[in-house]
Amino acid sequence: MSKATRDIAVVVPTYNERDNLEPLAREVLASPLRPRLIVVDDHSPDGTGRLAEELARRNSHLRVIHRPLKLGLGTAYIAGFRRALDEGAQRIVTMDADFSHHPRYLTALVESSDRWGLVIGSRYVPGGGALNCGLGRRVLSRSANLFARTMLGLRVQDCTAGFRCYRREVLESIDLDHIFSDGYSFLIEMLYNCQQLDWPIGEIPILFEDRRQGKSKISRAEIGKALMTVLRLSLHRFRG
Ligand SMILES: Nc1nc2c(ncn2[C@@H]2O[C@H](COP(=O)(O)OP(=O)(O)O)[C@@H](O)[C@H]2O)c(=O)[nH]1
Ligand SMILES: [Mg+2]
Repeated sequence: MSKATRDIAVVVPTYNERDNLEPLAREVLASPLRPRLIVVDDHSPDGTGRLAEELARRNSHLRVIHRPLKLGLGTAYIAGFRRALDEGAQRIVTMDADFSHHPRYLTALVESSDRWGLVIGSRYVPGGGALNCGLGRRVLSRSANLFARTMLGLRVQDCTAGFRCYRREVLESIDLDHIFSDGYSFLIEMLYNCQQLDWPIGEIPILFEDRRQGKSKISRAEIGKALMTVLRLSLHRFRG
């Protein structure tokens, strides 16, 4: 990796992740990439935001964005992107706080971004997989991917993965003010935009593990919204 690309930000949205945050922050900040970590917390009732502040006092590479209420995963990513871009990051990684996306993949993800504008840590390419995940979750993920790929002509295998590395210029080329997904379907919308803009997109295999602590925040409402997002984007696609 060249010197110019060494400025790396890792954006981690959090909602009730108190038991995961400290070990996750420790591992991310210990990465040889020397990234800065941007935690975006939505006033988690379990005190994740307070813990993040405490950790930030001890480590100058950690920043915390506090939002007053649960405003959704998509807008949390955008808040993190803006901060990362303002601070001059050249590579912007997104990952969950819950160890489903293990920090051991950070180096491979960021190094691959020399070739690809967007790199996805993927469950569905050879060498990748999902460990300890229940049948319901696997079926949901597979069907969401099949639906999004078919309706939108997406070429990657894992369209719903939140473990990603964007090159700075990719985020700069997308009008973040006009992204309409505020929740999980943000991931599909961003991918669709990147593909429409002809950015090279690649996948590297990861073993996705079920979260270590706490509960998933995905809900029926989010699944419904994702369905609507795909329909809306497919309308855009077919209208040209
Ligand atoms: N700031 C913020 N973070 C969120 C929100 N919803 C989910 N997250 C975080 O986004 C990441 C993905 O959510 P998660 O519950 O793990 O979803 P799953 O992996 O699909 O089960 C986790 O780090 C969550 O804490 C939200 O509304 N606001
Ligand atoms: Mg998760």
